[in-house]
Amino acid sequence: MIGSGAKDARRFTDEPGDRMQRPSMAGGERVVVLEYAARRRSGDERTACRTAAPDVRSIGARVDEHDWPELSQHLDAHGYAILPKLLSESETAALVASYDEPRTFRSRIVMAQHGFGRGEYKYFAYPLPGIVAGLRSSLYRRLVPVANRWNGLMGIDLRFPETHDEFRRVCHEAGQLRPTPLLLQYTEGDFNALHQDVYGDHVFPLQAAILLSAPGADFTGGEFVLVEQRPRMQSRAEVVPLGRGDCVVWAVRHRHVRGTRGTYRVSMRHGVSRVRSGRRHTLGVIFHDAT
Ligand SMILES: O=C(O)CCC(=O)C(=O)O
Repeated sequence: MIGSGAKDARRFTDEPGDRMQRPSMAGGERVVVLEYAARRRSGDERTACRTAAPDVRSIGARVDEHDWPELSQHLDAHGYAILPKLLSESETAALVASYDEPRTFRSRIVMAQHGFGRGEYKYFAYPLPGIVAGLRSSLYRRLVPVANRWNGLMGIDLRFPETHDEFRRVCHEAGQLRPTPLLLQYTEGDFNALHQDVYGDHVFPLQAAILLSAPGADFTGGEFVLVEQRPRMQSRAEVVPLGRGDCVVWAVRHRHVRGTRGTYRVSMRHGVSRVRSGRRHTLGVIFHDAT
C-alpha cells in the first residue's frame, strides 16, 4: 500500500537547517574497504534480476552507444553529463502512465510535508520494472570507472564493484534493502529544493535522472539545477537543459576540481526550479539502496 512516510525521505542539504543528519561517511575521510566477494543471492534479488532481464539488452545497448570517454570528461569538468534521447517517447509516456499504478511503488512522498519543496514522488518497489532495472545496471557499469577514479583523486580508499548486482549485495548486507529509483511528479507552482540523495553509509557517488515530459509542450519552467559549493567561495549554479527522454548524470555529493594548489573537493546539490505551468515527470535512478 502506498503511504507517506518520513522514513523514506532520506535527503539532506548542506545548508543550515539540514533536513537530515549527514551520515558518518559523508565527509569522505573515513577509509572503508568493502569486501565484494560473490555471495549467495537472496530470493528477492533473484526475482528482481529475472524480471529485469528482457529489457536490459536494449537499454544497455543504447547506454553503450554513447561516447563514454567524452561523457567522463564532461563529468570531470562540470560534475554532470547528458545522454540525449536515452528513452523513446513511448517509453517516457509509459513510465508517466505508471505513476498511477499502486502496485508498482512501495511508498509515496509529499514533498511539502518534509520541507523538500512542492510536488510528490513515489519509490518503486522490487522487482523494478524492466526498463528501470535495465537503466540502473547499464548506467552503473559505465559509471563505475568514473566513480573509482574520482575516489582515487579525492583520496578515498573505497572502490566499487564492477556490476550493480554486486554493489546491491553490499548495500543489502549493510541493511540498505529498500529500492531507491523513483518517479517524481510536479504540477504548476511545484519545485524541488536543493538536496543530496543519501540513504545510508553506502553511497554510489553518481546518480541519474531522465526527463519524462516535454519542456515547452507539457510544462514550462521546472529546470534541473545543480549548485556547487567550493571551499571558501560563494555557491555557483548550473541550469542543465534537458529534453524529453534525455538522461542527466551528476555527482551525488562531491566532485573533485583541479586548482592551482592541487585537487580539492566541491560539494554538490541538485534540485528543480519552479514549474510555471503544466505537469512535469522525471525518473530518478539512484544506485545505492536505502535503509
Ligand atoms: O525532477 C528532477 O529533475 C530532479 C530529480 C531528483 O531530484 C532526484 O532524482 O533526486
